[in-house]
This record gives sequence, structure tokens and C-alpha cells, in this order.
Amino acid sequence: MEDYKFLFKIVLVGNAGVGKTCLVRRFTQGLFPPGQGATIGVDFMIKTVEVEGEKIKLQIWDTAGQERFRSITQSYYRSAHALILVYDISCQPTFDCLPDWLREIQEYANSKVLKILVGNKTDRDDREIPTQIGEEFAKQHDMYFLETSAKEAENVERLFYEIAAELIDQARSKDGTNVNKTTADAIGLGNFGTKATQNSCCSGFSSNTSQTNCENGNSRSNT
Ligand SMILES: Nc1nc2c(ncn2[C@@H]2O[C@H](COP(=O)(O)OP(=O)(O)OP(=O)(O)O)[C@@H](O)[C@H]2O)c(=O)[nH]1
Ligand SMILES: [Mg+2]
Repeated sequence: MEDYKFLFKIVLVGNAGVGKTCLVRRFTQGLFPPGQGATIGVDFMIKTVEVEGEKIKLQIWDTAGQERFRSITQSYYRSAHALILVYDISCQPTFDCLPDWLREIQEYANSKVLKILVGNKTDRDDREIPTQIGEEFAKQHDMYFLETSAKEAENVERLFYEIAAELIDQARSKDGTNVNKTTADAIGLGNFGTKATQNSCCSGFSSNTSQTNCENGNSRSNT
């Protein structure tokens, strides 16, 4: 029998090309894959980590961002303990689609799921979304927030280890109510007033096959 204390399921979602697969591969394999192709449907990786003296098995589900796979990927939300919502800090449309992703999460995920907003590709020098805007959006939606670079391995370990630590706390807690809020407070996010505006790139988000610029390949060719 495998020797682990907790098993947690973590699901990554977000627009095509934001770097979900690269984040997972950086964490599970310690590499940044050259020429990473688009995910078809859903991929699955597993990694056992030690947090707070406990062995934790993380099941990581890496979903495809492309619209045509949406009905498949939605079915993976329900049993997730944590959902990582990723955007690309150098691609505004991927940030503008976040409200649509949150609607999906609201509809398909467990209401107590731990939500983490991740701005990926901090190594790029053509940033379009300031850190503070990402933080504000996360605070407003009771999400944990981190910026990462799968390429430079920045904050990637931290992301998954902090999720594991938070999920352990939830699992141990007798009264696990409002744990997402607790997490947001713990990382010092104050009260926020800025509301993220929705960009027209996402109109028909869940009903047509239109793609953002990033999904058309800008991000893929620019690493
Ligand atoms: N500069 C930079 N490029 C990155 C980073 N992470 C991913 N990329 C690049 O972004 C492109 C898309 O990465 P993927 O990991 O395939 O994106 P994805 O979100 O899994 O895309 P889908 O599977 O289509 O949903 C690739 O060309 C990667 O090399 C990063 O941290 N920095
Ligand atoms: Mg992928």
C-alpha cells in the first residue's frame, strides 16, 4: 500500500497558451519543455510531496484551454480540491476572460473549492497586466494569488506546496468554513475596490469556438 496521508486533486484551467502544461511539467518533472504542444482534452500527472511532516499525494489535472474541449474539461471540476486559474501576464485577453472562467467554476466546481489565481510568464518583458491588477482581481473573488514563471521556475514549487499546506489545514480543520477567505487574508491581501472589466474577446465564451490572440498561437511562438 502506498504510504501517504492525504490525496488532493488539483485542476488547472485557463485560456489556451497561458502555460498550464509548462507549470505542471516544471513542478512534476523539473523541466521547461521546448515546443510544448496544446493539450488535447485533459492530462494527468501525479507527485508526492512532503508538507508539514506529512506525505501528500497530489493528483494534478491539466485541462485543455481550447474551447472545443470545454465540455470534457468541465467534468473534471466537480471533484477538485483546488482549482488553479491561470492567465498570461503578457496577454491581456487571457486576463479579460477570467470572469468567464469564474462562471464556469461557479457552475461546475464544489462551492468550497480552493481557488488560486496565477499570472504566469513573469520572465517576459512585455507584461500587459500589472501585478496589482491581478492581486485585486484575486482579492475580489476570494482567491489566493501568485505570479509564476514556468520557464524560470519562479514560484512554481511554492504554488503547489502552499496549496498542499492549505488543503492539509482544511482537512484537519473541524470547521472548514470560509477557508478561501482565510488563505487570502493570510497572504496579506487587503480590501480591494478595482473590478476587472470583461473584454469582448470572451463574448460567447462557452457557446462558440472563437479564440483569443493567445489561443491563435502568439504565446506559443514567443517563448
Ligand atoms: N516565456 C514563457 N513562456 C511560457 C511560460 N510557460 C509557458 N510558456 C510558453 O507558452 C506556450 C504555451 O504553453 P502551454 O503550457 O502549452 O500552455 P497551456 O496553457 O497548457 O495551453 P493549452 O494546453 O492549449 O490549454 C508554450 O510556447 C510555452 O513554451 C513561461 O513561464 N514563460
Ligand atoms: Mg496544455
